[in-house]
Amino acid sequence: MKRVLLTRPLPDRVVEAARTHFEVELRDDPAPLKLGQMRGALALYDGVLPTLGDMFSAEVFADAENPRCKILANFGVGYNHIDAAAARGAGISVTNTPGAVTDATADIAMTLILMSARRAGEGERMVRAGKWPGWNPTQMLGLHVSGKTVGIIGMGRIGQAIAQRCHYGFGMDVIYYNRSPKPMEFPARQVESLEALAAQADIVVVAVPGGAETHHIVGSSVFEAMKPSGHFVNIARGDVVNEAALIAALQAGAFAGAGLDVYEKEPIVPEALKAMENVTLLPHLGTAALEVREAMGLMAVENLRAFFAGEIPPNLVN
Ligand code: 8YV
Repeated sequence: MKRVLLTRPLPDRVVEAARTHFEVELRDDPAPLKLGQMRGALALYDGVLPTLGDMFSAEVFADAENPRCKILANFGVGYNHIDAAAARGAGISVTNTPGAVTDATADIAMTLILMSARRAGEGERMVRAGKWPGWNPTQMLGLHVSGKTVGIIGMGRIGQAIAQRCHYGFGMDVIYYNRSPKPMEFPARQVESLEALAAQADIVVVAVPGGAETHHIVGSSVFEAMKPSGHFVNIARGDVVNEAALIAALQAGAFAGAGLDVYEKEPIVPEALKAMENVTLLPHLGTAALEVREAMGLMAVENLRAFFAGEIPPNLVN
């Protein structure tokens, strides 16, 4: 039987499924693997099921000569924490879990759009603090999202799922920025630059994959182009956005509010963000629902099973 390491506690169904195929080592530490542990994992296991935070950078693979490990079956669609090219160089396949995460992540984008536009976090804090003076007609007026324009940066699976929710659920106009056109079943217009998108949208949502190609693609020029009444949402990866520029723009009142599920240095969330009432902060909840985490885990297990059966794993990325 192949030896497989699960790097974090995972839902029972996932662990059970893994145990039907492999000799499983379940690490019950919720913290990410450290450099030495990752090197050890490459030497000791035939396959590893890593998660967000396990930083398999080029350094990890550098002196791994013909490692025992031949596959990293990532738990999650985003694998920017794994240097997939360096893994390939060391003879290691990398897989991910697209599809399983799409709806849940789009749902969190909608949560943040509504929380930011309708000032839900601010209102909840006011109630809990016992500071609600009672209803009045001009209290806490936010942005009405129905019929507004959403601008989506990145029209992959998640971007498209956000577009559908915005169009069908909220009657919103959809514009997007993407390398290639993505025809939808409803009018959705591609715009030529991030700044053009920011200028036209009432709500800007970031949904591109992380990694070197998208590092800091959203910065001050985008924030400066946004409408003063606009809202900004990031459910992608923290470092797609220049966080310092975001903070500066918010402090200058360049737009009305922001909703964030991801940060540049998770779990560190800058105090400046926490200090602003018009910023909604979630702890990377994109896929945090039991069924979704089960589906992601079962997909990763299937990638491992297929790989060890000599098949091309369904979600090979390198
Ligand atoms: C996951 C995510 O929770 O799938 C992704 O890329 O960002 C998540 O929501 C995380 O990656 C789990 O490893």
